[in-house]
Amino acid sequence: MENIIDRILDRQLSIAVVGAGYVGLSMASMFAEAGFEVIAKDISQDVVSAINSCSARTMEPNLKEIISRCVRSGKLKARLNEVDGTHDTDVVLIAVPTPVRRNKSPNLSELQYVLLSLGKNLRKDMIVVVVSSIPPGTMEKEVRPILESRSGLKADEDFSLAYAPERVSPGNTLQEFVNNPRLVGGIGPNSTRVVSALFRTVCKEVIETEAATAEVTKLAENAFRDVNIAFVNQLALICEHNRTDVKTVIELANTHPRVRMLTPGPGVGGPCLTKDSYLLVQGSNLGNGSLMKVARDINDSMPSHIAQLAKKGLMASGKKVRESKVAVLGVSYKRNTADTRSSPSSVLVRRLNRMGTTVGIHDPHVMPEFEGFPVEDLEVALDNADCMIIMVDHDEFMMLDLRRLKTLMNKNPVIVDGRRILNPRMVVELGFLYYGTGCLPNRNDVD
Ligand code: SAJ
Repeated sequence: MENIIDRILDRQLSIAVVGAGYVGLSMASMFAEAGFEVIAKDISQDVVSAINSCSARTMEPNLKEIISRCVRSGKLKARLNEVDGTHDTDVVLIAVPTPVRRNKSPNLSELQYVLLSLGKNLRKDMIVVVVSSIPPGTMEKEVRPILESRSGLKADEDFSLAYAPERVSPGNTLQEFVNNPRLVGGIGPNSTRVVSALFRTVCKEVIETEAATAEVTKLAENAFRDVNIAFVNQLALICEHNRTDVKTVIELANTHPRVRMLTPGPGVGGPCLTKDSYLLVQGSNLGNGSLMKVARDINDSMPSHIAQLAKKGLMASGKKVRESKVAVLGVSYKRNTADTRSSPSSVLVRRLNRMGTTVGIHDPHVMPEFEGFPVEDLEVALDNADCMIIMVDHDEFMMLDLRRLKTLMNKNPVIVDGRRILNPRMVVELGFLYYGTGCLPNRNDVD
């Protein structure tokens, strides 16, 4: 054991990161930057080629520079991950996707494939760390038995095995990778010590716990955030009904010393909050129903609600919904990123198409692959539009010249402010019909 820790401190261990997506590639780069020999493995030839030519398909601040440096110095290489490939490094960090199926049950097939081939190749003193989100109990019920039965080795005695979930926010991954406390839950005390020593080489703080506790904690963090967002989204609907402004209500409520409400919006996207609640409640017998599943439904319903606000606005402005043109501003799942994974805008655009409107889509960070017409120029997107829907609070949308945009749009233009970045009173004064999440100043609407 001491020998392994010395080898970690001396950077004498080689590391494979299996799954070179947002999480895996950032992690691989940071370990390579810290002086380890790292191989990033992925099933996509495009991903592998991009890394080996000093590039990245994921856009994170500084990531490209670090990859470039590490590939040139020979510390970072990418290789295709064959399903039955060998594992010849000392450390294997697993960061493959663990999505949910259509029926919201966890799909762990990629993780299982990796474990099956890894188990066959496992050698004494290797270190195996799962990083992907997994349902509670997976380390003990699936990961450990597969590795032990395929290798004949014993976890925590012959090899180290731990769960060390990532907690970084896409768009700020590298900075948070270093600065956020890293949870390390070993399958036993030896594993916790070894894997903590490994992560201390790249993270400022490591918190040691047990694998089962780390599994639940990771999911609980995201479920907590999702439930809190669902709370304010539902509050927004209540405020619309009562013709009060949810933004003011939240500002006032947050003056209470023990209240800290989040921000309502047009839905919750991204790869994490949209699935982790399902992983968390998986298999639990919740007699009174699942608060977390209800929260998921509320957040999932928000893009359709935004489509309904647009319809209401178009009708109030005397337009035929089927003949109108709508410009959607923002398609990433959150502000100032190009990340469109599970974006609420994709659901909105589908709904608008179904309503028969013509949809132009504009995002300064990304050209979307959604149905509808992607438009590079904001003014072109708004040319002859009847309605503008703001879906993302990108910096570029914070200072829209509404006076100018109104001259481009059709008569009686409508604004649906999904993110509440505009001042409703000013928008109305400029001659728009305003509909915001949790704020409906137009009293003549037909419900
Ligand atoms: N959102 C709101 N209102 C808010 C905050 C967020 O509508 O007040 C929306 C965002 O616009 C976005 C979605 O929620 O559509 C998720 O965004 P986010 O910034 O809350 O989180 P992610 O998905 O980018 O990253 C989360 C983070 N988890 C927590 O903050 C608890 C991150 O730390 C995790 O590492 C990440 O999930 C993950 O990979 O699990």
